[in-house]
Amino acid sequence: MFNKTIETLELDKLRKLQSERLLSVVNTVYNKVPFYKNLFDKKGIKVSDIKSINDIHKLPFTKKEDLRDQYPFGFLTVPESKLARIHCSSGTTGKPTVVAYTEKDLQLFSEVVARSLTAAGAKPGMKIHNAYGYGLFTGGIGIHYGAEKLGMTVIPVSGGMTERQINLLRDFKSEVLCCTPSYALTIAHELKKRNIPLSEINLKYAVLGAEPWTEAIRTEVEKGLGVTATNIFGLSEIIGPGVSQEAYNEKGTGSYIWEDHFFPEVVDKNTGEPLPYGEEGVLVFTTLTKEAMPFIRYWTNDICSINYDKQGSRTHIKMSPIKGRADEMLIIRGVNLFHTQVEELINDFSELAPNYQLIITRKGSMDNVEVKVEVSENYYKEQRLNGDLLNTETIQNNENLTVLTKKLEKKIKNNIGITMRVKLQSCHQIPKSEGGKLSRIVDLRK
Ligand code: DLL
Repeated sequence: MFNKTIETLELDKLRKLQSERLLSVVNTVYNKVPFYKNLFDKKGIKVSDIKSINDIHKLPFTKKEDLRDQYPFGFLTVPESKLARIHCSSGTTGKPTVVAYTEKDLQLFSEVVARSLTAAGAKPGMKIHNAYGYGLFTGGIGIHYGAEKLGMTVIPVSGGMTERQINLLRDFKSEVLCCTPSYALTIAHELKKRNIPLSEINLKYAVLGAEPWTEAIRTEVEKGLGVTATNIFGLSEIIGPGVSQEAYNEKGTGSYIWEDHFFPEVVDKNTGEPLPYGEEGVLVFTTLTKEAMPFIRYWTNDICSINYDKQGSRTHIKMSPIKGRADEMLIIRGVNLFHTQVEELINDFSELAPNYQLIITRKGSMDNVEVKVEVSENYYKEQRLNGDLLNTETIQNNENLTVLTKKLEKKIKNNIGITMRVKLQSCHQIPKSEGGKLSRIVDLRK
């Protein structure tokens, strides 16, 4: 462990620390951030109402729209001259949201990333191939400094130019790879395509995050790269990567949230009411120690559950994988749908690869969903498709492919309750990630 004292702190002590820190942060934002002063006053909340972490639910939420309204520096508690760095969140629409750090915040950022990398299996002296994007995105630079703090050798490759990435992996023999899960798959496929055996690279661990992924992707990455792959989660508003991390020897049991710095809650998507541990809802974070831009009950829009793991090596709470985003929830003919629900069904078919896209269209008032999904490389070979691109005709002429299409359509209908059209694709036809986040949904209704 990178910080054993804190990572294994007894819960009552952790609560005490969280309470002290919450009181301080509430006091600061009330006195330094006009947005919070107005909001507290409007809602009749007094700083003195907050006596411990148990009072957190009395506080109002902060939402992405609030950050946009205060663009760029409305949430600062320090003069701009005290800022050491500024990042932006990778928003795809409208104004970006700005996040700012003091020198102390950067130390905190590196601390939680160092803890995370250690939990992922990394050790001082190992080389880390960092293929998260460098720049305004928090992924590249955030991981970079955390890895240096841990005492690793950083290869700051950033995303893209997959061929070069592979050459560097082969030449430098990095033990740890950091990138999005979709890009890890891209690298694995490229290795295979170039017939490079795993013995020529030296990867042991992959630290994957920045987008939702599943056990099927884990299996494929682990096999394709010869690694133990774990989840790293984070968001710019809270710090960047390193808000939570899955331990490499506790795979599949959730990711530890470093709750001495980031206090998590899961709340009902519609009412905002706190939900019991284990129940799924919107993840909300309060930053307990961030200096430049602390946030109170930041509504992440990410859907997951949180719970303690008595068998775990650390005392901090764990979060389940992100199921999707509340704002990414599709409503198809009145039925709520996350693309990961379709993904789970696809994963049950060994004939299919976990690379898919949902294309949503509307005809009149009727929503239609087409599921484009690639067949796996093995199955493609097995069916002797000989380089053919799959289209309606090739599928109609191949009974196995027709049956497979029908089977998946039926499974979707039975499990999700919506009729979707499945369109099988040959390998690598669906756009792949070049290091960025991959879009699973193409919604053409708007
Ligand atoms: O994606 C920070 C990050 C960088 C995390 C590198 C992990 C690795 P943003 O660009 O602000 O920050 O996007 C944050 O990405 O609210 C989630 O919806 C999604 N996300 C991040 N990590 C995961 C993950 C970075 N492990 C948003 N699983 C979050 C699922 C994730 N979704």
